[in-house]
Amino acid sequence: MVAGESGLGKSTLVNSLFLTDLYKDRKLLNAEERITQTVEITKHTVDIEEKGVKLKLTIVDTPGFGDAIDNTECWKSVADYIDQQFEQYFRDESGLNRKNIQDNRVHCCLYFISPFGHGLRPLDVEFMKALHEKVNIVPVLAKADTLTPTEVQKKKIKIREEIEQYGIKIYQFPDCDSDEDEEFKQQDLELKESIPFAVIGSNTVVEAKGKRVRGRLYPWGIVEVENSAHCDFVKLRNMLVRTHMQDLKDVTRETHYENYRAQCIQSMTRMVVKERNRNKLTRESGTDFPIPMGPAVSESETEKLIREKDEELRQMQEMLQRIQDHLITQKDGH
Ligand SMILES: Nc1nc2c(ncn2[C@@H]2O[C@H](COP(=O)(O)OP(=O)(O)OP(=O)(O)O)[C@@H](O)[C@H]2O)c(=O)[nH]1
Ligand SMILES: [Mg+2]
Repeated sequence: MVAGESGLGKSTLVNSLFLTDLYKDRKLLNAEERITQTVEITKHTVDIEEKGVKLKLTIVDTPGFGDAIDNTECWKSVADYIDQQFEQYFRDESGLNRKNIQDNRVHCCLYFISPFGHGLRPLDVEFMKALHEKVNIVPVLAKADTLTPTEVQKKKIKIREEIEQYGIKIYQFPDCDSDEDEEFKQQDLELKESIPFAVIGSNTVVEAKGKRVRGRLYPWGIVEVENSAHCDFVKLRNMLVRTHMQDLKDVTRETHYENYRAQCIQSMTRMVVKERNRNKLTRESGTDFPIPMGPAVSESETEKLIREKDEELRQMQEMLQRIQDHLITQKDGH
C-alpha cells in the first residue's frame, strides 16, 4: 500500500516499482499524462516474476491527504481499509473453507514524506501513529530528485531522529545473525541507514548513455530511477520483493493480525458474558417479579426471547471455540 500527502508521486512510484502501467486502461493519453490525482482507494493486482518465481502482488493506491481544509482524521479511510482486510481474513479463517483463503491483508505501507518540509510534518506524525499498530510502515522520502545528495542525507538523519522522538513504530528490519559474513552485515547496515528510502518515480522511458531507461528528463540532465547513485529505488524494490517479503508477511501475521484477532475475540467474549448476565437477570426477575399484564402471554414471550438469545449465544460460543481450536492447531503445527 502507498499512503501520504497528495502529489508526492505515490501513483507514479507504484507504477515504476513493478514496471507495469497500472493505469494503462484508463484513458488514451501518453504515460506521463495518464496518472491523475487518486480520488479513491484502488486495488491492482500484478503478476511479477522474481528469479523464476511467479508472484501475485496486490497494490493498494490511496488518495493523498492535505488538500482539504480540514485534514483531521485523514488517516481514517486508510485505517478502515486495513481493518476491513483483517476482518475478512478473520471471517474466512473461522469459516468452513479455511484452506482456500485469499489473503488480502496489507503487508506493507510505503509512507511518503515530502522533500520540501523540514522533516516530518504534524500530519505525518498523526498518520503514522494511527497506523503503526496495524501495518508495517516503511517511510520513503518522496521526489528525491529535488534534493542534493547532502540534503538527502541530512533529511534522512533528521527524519529517523523524529521517528524515534515521536515514538512512531515503523517496520524494523530483523537483525542479522552474528555469524553472518561481513559483506552481509554491511548490506544489512546500509539498508537500515537508508530509511527513509529516497525515491524517484517516472512513467517515461528516456535515453541515457545510449540505453533506454526509466527516468526524468530535465534541461540539465537525466535522472535515472534505477541508478543507485541517483536514489534508493532499486534497494527498496529488492527489499520488498526479494529480501524482506517473507518477514513483512510474518510480522503482519504474528503481530498486526494477532493484535486485531485478540481484540476481536476479547470483544466477542465480553459480549457473550454480558448477554449471559442479562439473561440470568431476566430469568431471575421473571420468577421473583411476575410481569403484571397477562402473565400467560408475556411469560411465553419472555421464554421465547430467552430461547432466541440462548441460541445466539450458543452460536457465538461455537465460533469462539472454532477459533480457539484453530489457534491450538496452528501452535502445534509450528
Ligand atoms: N520531481 C518529481 N516529480 C514526480 C516524481 N514522481 C511523480 N512526480 C510528479 O508529481 C506529480 C504527482 O504525481 P502522482 O503520482 O499523481 O502523485 P500522488 O502522490 O499519487 O498524488 P495523489 O493521487 O493526489 O495522492 C506528477 O506530475 C508526477 O509526474 C518524482 O519522483 N520526482
Ligand atoms: Mg495518486
